Amino acid sequence: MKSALDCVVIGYNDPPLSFHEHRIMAQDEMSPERRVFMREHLMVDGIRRAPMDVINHYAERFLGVGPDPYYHVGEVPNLAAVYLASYLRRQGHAAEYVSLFRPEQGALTELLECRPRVVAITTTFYLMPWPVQEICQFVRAASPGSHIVVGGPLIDNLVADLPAETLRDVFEWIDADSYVKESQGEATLGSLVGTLIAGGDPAQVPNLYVRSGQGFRFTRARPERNDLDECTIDWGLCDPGGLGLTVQTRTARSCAFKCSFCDFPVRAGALSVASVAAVERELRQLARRGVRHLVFVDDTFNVPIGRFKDLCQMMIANDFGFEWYSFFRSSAARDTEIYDLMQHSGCRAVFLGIESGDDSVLRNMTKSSSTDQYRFAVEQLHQRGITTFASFICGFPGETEKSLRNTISFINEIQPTFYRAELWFYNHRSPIHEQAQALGLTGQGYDWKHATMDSALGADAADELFRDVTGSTWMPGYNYDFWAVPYLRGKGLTMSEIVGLQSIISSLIPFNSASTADPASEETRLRQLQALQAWFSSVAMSEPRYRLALEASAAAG
Ligand code: B12
Ligand code: SF4
Repeated sequence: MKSALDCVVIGYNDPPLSFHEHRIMAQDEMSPERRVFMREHLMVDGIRRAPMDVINHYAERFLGVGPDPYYHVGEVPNLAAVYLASYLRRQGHAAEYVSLFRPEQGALTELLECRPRVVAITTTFYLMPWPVQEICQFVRAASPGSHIVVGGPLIDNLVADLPAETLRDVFEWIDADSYVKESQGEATLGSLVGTLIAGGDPAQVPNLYVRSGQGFRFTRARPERNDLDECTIDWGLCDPGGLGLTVQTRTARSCAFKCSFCDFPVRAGALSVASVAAVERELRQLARRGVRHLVFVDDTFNVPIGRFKDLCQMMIANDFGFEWYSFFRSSAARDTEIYDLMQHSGCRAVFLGIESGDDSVLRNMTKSSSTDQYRFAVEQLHQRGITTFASFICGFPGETEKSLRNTISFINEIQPTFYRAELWFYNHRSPIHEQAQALGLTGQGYDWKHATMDSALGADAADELFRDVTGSTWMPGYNYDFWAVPYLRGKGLTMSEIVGLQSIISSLIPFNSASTADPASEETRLRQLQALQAWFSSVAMSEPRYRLALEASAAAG
């Protein structure tokens, strides 16, 4: 007889790349989405593979890590799932989590055999609902009596975007029992689990869409104000074998800025931070559990700057020995002491949301940062051996051929270790939408037009940038991004090996499509493929946590 379980929280459901490939490659060759996709993968042995799949493809042959290795950034414990399970346990509930749905279906099946009262599905990374629907089908089949609740950013966004009837249809299609509409949501989940265990009615729980007659009814709004100090994750509750060397955590919620292209603070509310003492308690637990690479996912980890200095000093005083990684706001770091503290506390790489190398575009973005501040920050970071990843947007309102050339020159001048540039995605929930009329802004997503550019020209600009940047190494975003760096460090690669891999990968990307191909010859492509194999035969990686037959999974997907 299995023990009773109150709740299972499920992390990320990531489809194989082929799922996106079929849909995107059916689009016109010049469609912006297809052109973005072309820089996210490379062709190896006739198959389009995202960078992590390239690692999976060669690992078995060259790294001796056993059959069907499945390296994946989602091997790092899914933060929303760990956080929610930890929150429930603190409330006295029996809660477990799985991080990554596909390779953990066996473990999930075992948990579902305990017939948990509630199954909670997180939605941190989804822009579309189908991965949630797939999980619901799986849970329904394995544990028909469990109450399925879905919450997180996807639900907030669906509620904000869809008219009532469409929302009802989408909720019906996903087939959960209830949906949480609250940007935090942990208190609502706790209350739902408690209510169901006590035999109560979910309709009494605030912040929920619950089934009612032919559709769903919203119970009532009760905004949550969960104190981050009281909600720190109790890592001691996690399976001792389950953490690995790389862990993500957060010390703050939301962000202090209001960049006009970003809807994150709009959804997540005012910035709220955990105290240094609470962070210290969490880090002590992580250090005791053998974690070596620590990722702070806070959107503005170094703001406010006084607290950031205190955090660095706290890490130095504890001598944890962590290598740490985070987002970094250059505008908030104007004295060299900050960079010294970062170096001495173990910072190894930062994500810089630079966005543009043109100050007038930065002003349109309300970035509260200037190119001079970025110059200073990158110089200081590099002097201390801290790796930089810089992210850029092409085509934002105000972008012109001249501003784009400024960005290209800027990247070549400051030479961040890695960079990526994305075509601007016009999100109607972001603050810039309020200025649509003044900016002559129409359309949405990757299909837009404004006074100085349209999305077709924006896609040309992104192609041009990719072609003409020579001073930095391109880093694809798909399940990779800056966040792959701490994951791969945790698997044993050195920073220079990661840079070397990226450099070969980016040299192969232009061969993905005839229209963006470099005039370089077939000979160059073959030489780079050989370099890729040589790279794999020169490095060592520890085994992945997961095993998954990728090509079989792609066929199923
Ligand atoms: C790390 C990260 C990644 C990494 C993850 C690596 C890894 N190891 O897993 C990677 C590289 C995979 C990634 C990718 C993407 N990401 Co990302 N990522 C993040 C980041 C920085 C942290 C996510 C996180 O763990 N947050 C902390 C957790 C605790 O917060 P949370 O998930 O919101 O959960 C809270 C509530 O929402 C709620 N909740 C969540 N689920 C549920 C469920 C229930 C039932 C309940 C009750 C509550 C609840 O409870 C939590 C506590 O309050 C965030 C920014 C951020 N700071 O959040 C962006 C972010 C999540 N990413 C985003 C995006 C857009 C993407 C991409 C789509 C980018 C792209 N254009 O390709 C891809 C999608 C995945 C893919 N195929 O590549 C957006 C999400 C937008 C959205 N969903 O509306 C964010 C918010 C960035 C932003 N500023 O816009 N990402
Ligand atoms: S882009 Fe980053 S800093 Fe700017 S508002 Fe969004 S989360 Fe905050």
